[in-house]
Amino acid sequence: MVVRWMKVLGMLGLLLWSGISQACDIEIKDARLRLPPPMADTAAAYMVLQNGCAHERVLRSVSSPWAKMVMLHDAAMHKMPKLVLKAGQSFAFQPREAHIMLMGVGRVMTAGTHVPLVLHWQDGRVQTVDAVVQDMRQMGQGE
Ligand SMILES: [Cu+2]
Repeated sequence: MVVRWMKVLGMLGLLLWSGISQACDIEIKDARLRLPPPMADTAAAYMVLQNGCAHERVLRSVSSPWAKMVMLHDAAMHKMPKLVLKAGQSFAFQPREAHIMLMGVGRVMTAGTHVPLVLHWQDGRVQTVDAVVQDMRQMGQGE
């Protein structure tokens, strides 16, 4: 009898655990967008992604209502087909390294503007984050 209850409790625990791991999400920090020069229709966005899930998560694409097209770019401006984040891993899109490239930006950005970025994960989940436009010229940061 006791053994049977132990089994039931064990299964409940397993269910609970898998429920928690499935409800996990990617933590997004420091989402920002480099203020583009006047008349430019491209802009680079940066952020830190932290995978707090117990399993791998794959970022397939990013979109934005502000841009005709958004691409993941590596430091050489080449398209990254996806970003694989292993369990517990974090990744930083940052100046002079991999970044999120907005192309065909149709609206005028100023410092402090919030630009929504929509992250599309391979498992079908979608996450929206507001990237804040920053004038990075004073900080001496390049692309
Ligand atoms: Cu780029």
